[in-house]
Amino acid sequence: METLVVIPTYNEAENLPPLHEALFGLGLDLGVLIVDDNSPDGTGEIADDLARENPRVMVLHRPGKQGLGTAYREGFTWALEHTEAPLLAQMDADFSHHPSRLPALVEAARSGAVAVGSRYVPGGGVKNWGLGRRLLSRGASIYVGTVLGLPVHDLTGAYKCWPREVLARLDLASLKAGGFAALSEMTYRAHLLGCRFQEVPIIFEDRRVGQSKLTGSIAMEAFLNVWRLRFNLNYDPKEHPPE
Ligand SMILES: Nc1nc2c(ncn2[C@@H]2O[C@H](COP(=O)(O)OP(=O)(O)O)[C@@H](O)[C@H]2O)c(=O)[nH]1
Ligand SMILES: [Mg+2]
Repeated sequence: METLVVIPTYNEAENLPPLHEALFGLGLDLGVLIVDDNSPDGTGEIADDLARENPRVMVLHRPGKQGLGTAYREGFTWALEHTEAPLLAQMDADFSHHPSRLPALVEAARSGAVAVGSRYVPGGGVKNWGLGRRLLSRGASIYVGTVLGLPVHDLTGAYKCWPREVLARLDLASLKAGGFAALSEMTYRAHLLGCRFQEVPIIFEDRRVGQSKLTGSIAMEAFLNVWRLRFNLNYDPKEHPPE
């Protein structure tokens, strides 16, 4: 398997089967790792059914809702230990991250770059967002990028593809953030390692069904975490040289 895609789920029963179908219809050499937090709507059982039918599907069950940052982190940690996939991708389950862009992300990561799905490069964008939401999202990326000096235009997204060697050097166990702040924390560490980023334009669409789990407190964690990263970094790239 060339690419293992880590997908966190919480109440995505309606999205998971069509997402599964779309991903395996891409013609890529894929595996999928679903990280479900005991979703009340039965997403975990649906994931188990898919895994029974399709040996390329794996499922991690966690006992309760622990946040999307830790779901990605545990998924990647498991993937590094249990698979040899040279590329590890991440995406949300709600079709905000359209499966049709995965081949472009994989292609970019094959060159050794950290491939970042980006709304804020030519060809990228958002669909059906009001002005307020656009400004908030764009502003958040500019804020994070400016404070941390990152050469990436979209810093709040979770649609990415990582070369395995890069992820292995990020020391996932010591990531501090549990919510979606973990996403920019990983990007920051990759930058400190001197990694090259390649932004792949994506059009971000709101979820078709189900509800967002992004809350004010998770957003606040993300807002404050940037300063913690800037001034109190518990990560030294020199301790994580290439293998
Ligand atoms: N395992 C797990 N997945 C989560 C959790 N919170 C959100 N997700 C998943 O993470 C992805 C993004 O979450 P979503 O609620 O769509 O956030 P939004 O896109 O920022 O509104 C979706 O696939 C969710 O099902 C969580 O606590 N645990
Ligand atoms: Mg979403």
